[in-house]
Amino acid sequence: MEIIGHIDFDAFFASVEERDRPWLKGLPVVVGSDPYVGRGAVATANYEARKYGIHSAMGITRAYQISETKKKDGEKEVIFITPSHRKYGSISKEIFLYIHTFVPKIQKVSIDEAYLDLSHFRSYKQAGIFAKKLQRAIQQKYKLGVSIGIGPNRMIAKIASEENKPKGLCVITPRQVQGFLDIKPIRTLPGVGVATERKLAGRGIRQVKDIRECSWEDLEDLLGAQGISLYQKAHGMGSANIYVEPRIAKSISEEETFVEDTLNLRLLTTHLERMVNDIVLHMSYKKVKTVGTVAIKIRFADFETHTMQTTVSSPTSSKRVLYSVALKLLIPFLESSKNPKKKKIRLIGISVSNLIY
Ligand code: DCP
Ligand code: CA
Ligand code: CA
Repeated sequence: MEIIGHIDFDAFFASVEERDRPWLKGLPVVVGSDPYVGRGAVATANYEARKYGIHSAMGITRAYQISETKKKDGEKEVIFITPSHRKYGSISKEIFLYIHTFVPKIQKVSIDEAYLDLSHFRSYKQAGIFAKKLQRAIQQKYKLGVSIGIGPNRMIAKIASEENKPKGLCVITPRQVQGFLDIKPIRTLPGVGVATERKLAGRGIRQVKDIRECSWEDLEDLLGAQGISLYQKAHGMGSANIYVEPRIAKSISEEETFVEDTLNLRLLTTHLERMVNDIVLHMSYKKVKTVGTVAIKIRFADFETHTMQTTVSSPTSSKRVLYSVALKLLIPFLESSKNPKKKKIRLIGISVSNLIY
């Protein structure tokens, strides 16, 4: 029996900012473009700001107007925050690696969501108990809320993870699938956009149940191939495949592009150190005991790119050793030996290979 989970972080960018700036607690928060520049959109809004009607992809100027109106009415004004994508990326990576230590088959599908194969729990009840524990553990360790949906395939799991947000858990057994879907608006089904919705509304088809009551021939007439696929979705059918990246990695790597090209040694070493930390963390999650080869990649401002690698005298997992080996490879690129024109550096990368598990 297949049991599939879908995990999605609650108000992800905003929750990270709230966590890292406790003074934001209880205030409406929007992460997105700078409202004083006036262009761009809302990346996300926390739940307080959503109560004002602000949501992802809304123009930032519109969000700002709403905030101003609320302020005039004596309500809390919205705090606007510029996104730190690198931070969200590394938090995301770390949490999914953590989940991976409990769930061997996991497929990350976006910065804040992944499908989990929970079949090894053998029952929906056990899978649900695990999900609750996982939510608590993530809350404790990372101070972030996540919602989890569980069902017999990916589509049901994903719809279920939306069901009780935030910090929601919703378990839909195969027997519950039809009842769960039937009363949902058709736009809940993946692939149903505004155009399809409008077309079907013209025929009085509003809920999933209404699709199920059509024959697939009618749906095909109406929507072509999409009609058939919609018919299947309305019956709760979907794939339970979880695509897993090869478990045994051959190498682990990190790279970073600087906000501004640089030759500043302190800045470069700070980045290098952070990347080495990430690599060692990755190694421990993947149960890599030692590495034998360290490589670095340097890209200059003009995009000229070099890689250099070295084999360590004895395989290591030491942060200190990895850092000093990487630094030794980097230094010539700051000096005339490998950088006679003193070109600034745009990107550095580090990769370890010859992994021993
Ligand atoms: N995001 C973005 N622009 C969008 C939509 C999303 O930059 N138009 C970013 C910000 C979100 C993150 O992706 O925090 C995850 O998107 P979700 O759609 O999962 O939304 P949230 O996690 O913010 O909220 P929810 O609690 O509804 O999942
Ligand atoms: Ca989310
Ligand atoms: Ca998401």
